[in-house]
Amino acid sequence: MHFANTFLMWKEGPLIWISDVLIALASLGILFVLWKFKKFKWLWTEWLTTVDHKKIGIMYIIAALLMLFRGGVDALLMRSQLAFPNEHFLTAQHYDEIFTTHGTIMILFMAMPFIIGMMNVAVPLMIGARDVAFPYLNAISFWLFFFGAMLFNLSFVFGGSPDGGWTSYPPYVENLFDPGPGENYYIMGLQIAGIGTIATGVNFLVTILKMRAPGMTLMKMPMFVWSVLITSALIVFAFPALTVVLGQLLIDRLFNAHFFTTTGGGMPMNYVNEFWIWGHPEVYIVILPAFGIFSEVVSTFASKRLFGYSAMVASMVAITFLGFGVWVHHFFTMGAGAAVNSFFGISTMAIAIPTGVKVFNWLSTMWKGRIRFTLPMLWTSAFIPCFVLGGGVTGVMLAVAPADYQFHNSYFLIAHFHYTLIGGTVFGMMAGLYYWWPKMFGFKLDEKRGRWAYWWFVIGFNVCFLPQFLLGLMGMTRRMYTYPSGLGWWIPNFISTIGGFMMGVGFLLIVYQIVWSIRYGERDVTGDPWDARTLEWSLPSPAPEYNFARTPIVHSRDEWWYIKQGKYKQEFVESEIQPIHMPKNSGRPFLLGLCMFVAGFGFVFEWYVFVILGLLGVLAIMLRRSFEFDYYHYIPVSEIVQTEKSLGRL
Ligand code: HEM
Ligand SMILES: [Cu+2]
Repeated sequence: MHFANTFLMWKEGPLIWISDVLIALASLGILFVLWKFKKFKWLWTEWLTTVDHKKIGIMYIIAALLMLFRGGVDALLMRSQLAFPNEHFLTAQHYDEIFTTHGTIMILFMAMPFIIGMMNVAVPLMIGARDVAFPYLNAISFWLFFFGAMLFNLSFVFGGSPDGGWTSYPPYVENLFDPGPGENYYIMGLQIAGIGTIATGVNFLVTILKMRAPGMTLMKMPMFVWSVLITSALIVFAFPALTVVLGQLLIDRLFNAHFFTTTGGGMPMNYVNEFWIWGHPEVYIVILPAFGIFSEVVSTFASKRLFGYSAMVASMVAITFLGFGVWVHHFFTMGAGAAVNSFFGISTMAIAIPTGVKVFNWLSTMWKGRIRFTLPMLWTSAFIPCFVLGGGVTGVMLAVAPADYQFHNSYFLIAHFHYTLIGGTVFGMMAGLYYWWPKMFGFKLDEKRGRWAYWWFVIGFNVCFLPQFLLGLMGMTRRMYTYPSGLGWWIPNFISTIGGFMMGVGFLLIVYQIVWSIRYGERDVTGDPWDARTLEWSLPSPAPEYNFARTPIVHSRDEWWYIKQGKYKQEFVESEIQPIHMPKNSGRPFLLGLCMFVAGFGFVFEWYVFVILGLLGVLAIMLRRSFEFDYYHYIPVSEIVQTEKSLGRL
């Protein structure tokens, strides 16, 4: 009984019971379908053990879409509560848990994997490589992310969710005020996924610096590749700060140390600084790859080369450096003093300059182009006004430190960051998803159904978040679980909720569009359905396991465009083909993730048997790997010739 109440949370009421039953049914359903269609072996050999960057990318994207659903349901629960004054269908405790899981999941388990998925799908193909530099490590990164996300999600039905906000500030989350496993779930979920992310950063830095096709100098790389290079550098420098701060918080909570507890002489301000030294660059980690995608999309669909390429690169590099020097703007009100606040206010505003340069370059690329308004282009054209006006202009307003004393922690801020995160990152990932979908799967997503989804989502988005600027100015603070009537907050909140549900409809329409297109979508036989410009479109869709049968030689930016114009040749003959060296599949990255999950679970509940078992598992897997010598195989020439012939390339 004690177990059922504490861990299965029986006392929590019907919400938890229904979820428990639904989760059990869904899991049984999946197992049944796999068993019925005899797909276990296929799942294991084709997907769970794969080290192919294209498949890992697809798995990241599927996971991101699932998490978008979970985070979206959280969002709609919150918006339902706020639709009317004095609503109480969620208790204050539930509301706290929901905004915490919503924010954490959206940023770390939705935006991050979506971006890393796009990187995996596109980067090696765009630079003419056969895989990333460390394919086995890439699989480990994915499984660490996946099991970290699963651990975090488990909190919903086992032991209780974290409730300290996605920023998890002490002293709220110290033992004294926040006992129980919820906060430990936050720490361990992020920690496990974060280790995987650092490895991804290293992997893509090396891949881009070392594995480009001959002739592709840095200044001939496609803009998306540039954005990934910069993002990887940001990851490598920012994520270790998160690792450290989470480690300190864990030690505080499990071993009663006092890094941050004031009662023991600790310093919560240290947490806030360390957190945002990671947290601010993190917002560039989730936006820069979207900028990269918009650049590809704009030049493809305007059929023009990207305007101001060097200025684009320079502005991204500038954003990287500035991005590390502005973190204090997240806590102007915490008493740093006028001089410090002015410095960080001005450095924040400076970021608007390179960002503005990029916007003007996109607009100039479109200028006088014959633009084709396909789905990727539509999402890009929604991004520009939403991001610039809703996110950028309000961002500069927030950077004015004295004004921030008014805006701070109000709905104005909520509206601002949703305009950047949705108008920038989510729109960017949708553009990328539609753009590279044919490359991933060999068919196009239906344009007509996609347009319905687009309008529902984009209009809903503005209906949802525009009124929140007003609410903020009217004094409604963030993280407020209910509000009294008579303050004039009802109508804007009600409109906002309608917008939220319209976005939900948009999401469902996207799912419908995908399901419909799997059956009826236009097959892509050319490999280049958009008449695009970069190397990935020179390959058939989907690309064969080894990507390029012969490594291309690059002469210019937009290489594929010039090949199509007849400026360079890229034909190759059978006699040039050589056996290709590729890594073998392995089940160990999956098992390593599983062992980390077990260890993480042990930390969450302080059940150290699990910690020891899990870490021993990790160690055993690493040892086994170090004594393995034939983890590569060769694809013989005959097989390559056959594949290339069947793809119509020879
Ligand atoms: C369907 C779209 C969405 C809706 C309706 C929505 C709604 C909300 C609401 C109602 C809150 C809580 C505000 C409060 O009471 O303090 C919130 C917080 C938040 N949202 Fe969203 N959201 C959506 C999508 C997203 C996305 C895509 C992201 C990130 C990529 C995101 C990131 C966040 C973050 C970081 C918080 C702050 C959580 C915290 O205070 O700890 N949201 N959102
Ligand atoms: Cu910031």
